[in-house]
Amino acid sequence: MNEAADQIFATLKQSSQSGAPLYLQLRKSIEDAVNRGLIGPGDALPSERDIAIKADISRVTVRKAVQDLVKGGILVQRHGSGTFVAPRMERVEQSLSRLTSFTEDMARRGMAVRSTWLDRGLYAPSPDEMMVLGLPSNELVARVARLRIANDTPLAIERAALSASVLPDPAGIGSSLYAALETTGLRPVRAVQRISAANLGDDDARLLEVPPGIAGLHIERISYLASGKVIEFTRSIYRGDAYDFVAELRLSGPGEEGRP
Ligand code: 16G
Repeated sequence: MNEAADQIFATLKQSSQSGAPLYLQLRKSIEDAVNRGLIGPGDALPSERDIAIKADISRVTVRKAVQDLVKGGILVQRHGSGTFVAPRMERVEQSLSRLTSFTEDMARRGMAVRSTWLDRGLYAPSPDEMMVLGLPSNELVARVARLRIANDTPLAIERAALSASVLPDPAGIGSSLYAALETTGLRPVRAVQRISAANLGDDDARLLEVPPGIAGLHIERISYLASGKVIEFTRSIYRGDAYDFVAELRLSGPGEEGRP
C-alpha cells in the first residue's frame, strides 16, 4: 500500500496545478488509483494523518475527500479499524427477454439464494394496487416484501402485490413466489417491466448495505396470465452497482415498422 500511496500523492502533485479545490483533487487521485487497480478491494487507506502529511494538505481536506468517497461507495469505513477500498460487486447481467424468477436467475449462475422477509400478509389494497390488479375495494391484497440475497450479498428489495384470491396465504410461499404460483397453475407467462433510475433512501440503502443516496434501479413488473389477467404487481429496488439489464434488439422485418 505504501507504494500505492506514494503513487496517489504523486498524481496529486501532478494535478495540483489544475486549480480545482484540493479535496476534489485528492478525491480524484484516490478514485483513479482504485480504477487503475493500484489499490484493490479490501486494501486499507493510510490514516487521515499520514495522508495529510504525505500530500501536505490539512486533515480537514483529507476528511472531506474521504467522506465523499465513502458516500459514493468507493471506500468503506469500519469503526475502529480504518478506511478501506470497498469490495467490488460482481455484476449480474440480466436478460430482459425471458420471464424468470429471482430464484431461477441466481440458481442458473450457481449463486446461493435466500431472502429476508420484510412483510407478508393480507391488507386493504392501495389505489395503485386496486387499479393495476383490477381489485374491488372490498377485496384484500396479498403483499410479499423481501430482501433478496445472493451469495450473502443483498441485491434487491422486492415488494410484490397479488390478489388475495390468487395468494390467500402469503406466508406459505416458501422460498419462491413463482414456484408457489406454478403449483396452482397461476405462474405468469408475460410481463411488462419499467426500469427507472432512483437514488436510494436511507432505509433501502441500509437494507442493501450501500451508502444512502447511491444510484439504484427502480423496477416495476406487471405480469399476466395467458388469459390476459394481471397476476402480479411488483415494485423493486435493485442495487445499481450490481445489475446490468441487457435487452437484445433486432431490426424489424418487412411490414413490422412501427410495431410495438
Ligand atoms: C423477479 C421479479 C419479481 C418476481 C420474482 C419472483 C424482477 C425485476 N422481478 O425478481 O417480479 O416476483 O422474480 O422470484 O425481475 P421468486 O420466485 O424467486 O420469489
